[in-house]
This record gives sequence, C-alpha cells and structure tokens, in this order.
Amino acid sequence: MIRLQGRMAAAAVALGVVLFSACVPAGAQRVGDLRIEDPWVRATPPGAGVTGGFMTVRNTGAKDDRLVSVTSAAVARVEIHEMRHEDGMMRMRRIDAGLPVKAGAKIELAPGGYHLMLFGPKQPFVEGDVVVATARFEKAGNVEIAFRVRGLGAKREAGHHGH
Ligand SMILES: [Cu+2]
Repeated sequence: MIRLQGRMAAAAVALGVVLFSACVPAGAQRVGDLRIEDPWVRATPPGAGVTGGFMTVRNTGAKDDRLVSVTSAAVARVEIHEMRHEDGMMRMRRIDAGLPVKAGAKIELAPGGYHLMLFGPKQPFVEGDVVVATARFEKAGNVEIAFRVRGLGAKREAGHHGH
C-alpha cells in the first residue's frame, strides 16, 4: 500500500510538472526579490538558426544581484548579449560576466540593447507559443521563465546582427 501510494505520488508529481510546463502563464514571474516581466522571444522562420529573447528584471530587494546565465531545452544554447552604437554602427557582443541587476533597480532586455541570443532552435518558434527557459541569478537562484513567442515584426531591432 505504501508502495502504491508512493507510485501514485510520483505519477501526480510527474503530471504536475507536465501541466506546469504546458500552462506556465507568460506574465510576471517572481524569484526571491526579483520580478521577471514581459518575457518574450521573436518567432523564427523555418530553418532560422538564431533569434532574440527579451524581458525586464526588476530587483525589489536590498541586495544587488546578477543574471548569470540562461539555458533552455528548446535551443542548443543561450547567450547574454549587448547591442550598442560604436563608430556609427550597431555592434553586438557577448556578455560573459553576466548582467548586474542592482538593488531597487531594473534591467531591460529589449531590441537594440541587452538581449538573450537563442542559438539553434530545435523547432521553429511560432507566434503564440511559449518557450520555457531557466535563468540563473547569482543570489536569487534559478527561475523557470515562460517566454511568449511574438511575431517576426514585433519591435524590430535597429541595425542588424552579426550572426
Ligand atoms: Cu545578439
């Protein structure tokens, strides 16, 4: 009987995880003192090798934090990038040290500025879908984020990517 209950509990947990993944609301998400707002990724045409991810991270706490890395089973890898004007051109670079999220402040990942670069989508991102990724923060820890897929034309980036 105990064994059976154990199995049923395990099944319920497994089911719960599946339901959670399928139904994660694409609204604000919270981890510790951090709020993740409006996470979204750009849709990809079939065969596209890369796309951008965006969100706002708000730190409501008293300690500085840092977005260290992002991973997702939906893509081969995710990098944190910065885009900025240099010598009259838009240039992009990878940020390996992570993105600081200062106490009481927010950091915006948006077209034309900081962004996530998602390489190698395992299948095309279609508008309206949700792409789940895990962000790791230095102090707040890991948080699963549901990025809503928006159309190709959504807030187009100024300039163009080097990749
Ligand atoms: Cu980039």
